[in-house]
Amino acid sequence: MKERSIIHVDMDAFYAAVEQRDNPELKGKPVIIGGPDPTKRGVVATASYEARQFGVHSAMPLREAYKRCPHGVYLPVNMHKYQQASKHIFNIFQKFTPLVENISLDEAFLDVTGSRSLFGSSKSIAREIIDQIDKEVNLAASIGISYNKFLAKLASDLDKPKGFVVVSADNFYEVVHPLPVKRVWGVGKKMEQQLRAVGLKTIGDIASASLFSLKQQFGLAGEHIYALSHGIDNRPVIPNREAKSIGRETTFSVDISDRDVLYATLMQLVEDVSFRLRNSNCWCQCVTVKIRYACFNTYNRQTTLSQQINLETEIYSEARELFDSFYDGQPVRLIGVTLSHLKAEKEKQVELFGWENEKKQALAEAADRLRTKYGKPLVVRARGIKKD
Ligand code: DCP
Ligand code: MG
Repeated sequence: MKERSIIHVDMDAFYAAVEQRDNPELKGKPVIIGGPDPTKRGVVATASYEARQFGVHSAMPLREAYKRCPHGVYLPVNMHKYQQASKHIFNIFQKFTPLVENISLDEAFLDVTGSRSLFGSSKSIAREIIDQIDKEVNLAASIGISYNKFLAKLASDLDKPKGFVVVSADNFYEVVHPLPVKRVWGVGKKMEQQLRAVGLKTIGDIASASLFSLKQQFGLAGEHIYALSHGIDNRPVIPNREAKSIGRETTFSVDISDRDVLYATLMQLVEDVSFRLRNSNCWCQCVTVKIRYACFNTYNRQTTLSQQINLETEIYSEARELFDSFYDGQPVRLIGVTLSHLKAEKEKQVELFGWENEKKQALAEAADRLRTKYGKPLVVRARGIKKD
């Protein structure tokens, strides 16, 4: 089989970088997104690299961020702006290959195996992509290039910001094996501890462990991490049109039981997944909400709808209802939203929507256009405004 060329692109400090781009006074300053008032409730969506030097990072409560970086510039999430930038970036990817899998607003896999004859090596394609993002969107990205998805993603994270890392069969052992086990896809905190307990600290350690004992201890996951530690990952890049579901989850750095913070986070997740849904010209008919409590007990609840939806307001209302139906007030470690039963636009049955929904859709698009024109949301959802 021909060796594949996979590029993973992940934008640097995405939301913060968009704000710095749009207000040059913020360049070089610690910018924290998730405000606007750090003394109030909420979590950090992201922080510029300048702010990270003070120990501020995503999913940290704003109050903690403020303690670490009181002189930072705190800004609210302006999702519409980030969605616009994201759309622009994804359009650039499409110029090089139709095999683009959008993972989130700022992250995608590109399979450029078939594009090399047209555009040159995967490295030159990646350089061209970075150049175009820089010139047309005025933002910086980190790139990982390799022969599979796992290694490409790993590579893009190795030298952030503005990283450009190639993992090939030649440098695989040297680059990958010394890395800690937590870099392996699927190894969370709990598994990391379990691996440590049996003396496996690096990816190289996993590779030299016995497959039998890994399978005994971790089942299928053991087999999975063993294969990855040997650089084996055959998962294809699935263009989003064919995606079966679109999901996003957030792990809080401190467990949260404040409902306002949980609702605001739920809204951010809904904004992200619904944008990706519409960006793939899809509708969904099933919404799932996931809650992992501090004790690691994890629950998923889903609702299947009688009609297909793709608007934030509709999806949030389903997600919120689900959340309220099973959240029991305990501290939450992680929440997530997944959309499934996806249908492409062309398959959608127009009569299911009827005149009322067509009107809402047109209204949402009109509101989007207004926001683009005036650079700020003129029509806002009340739930997106965080309470004190
Ligand atoms: N995000 C969020 N909540 C989180 C994590 C991320 O709202 N817990 C948002 C803000 C980020 C964007 O998603 O800007 C992309 O997430 P990344 O994990 O890629 O983080 P950044 O792009 O901000 O930084 P990095 O340079 O580490 O990729
Ligand atoms: Mg990023």
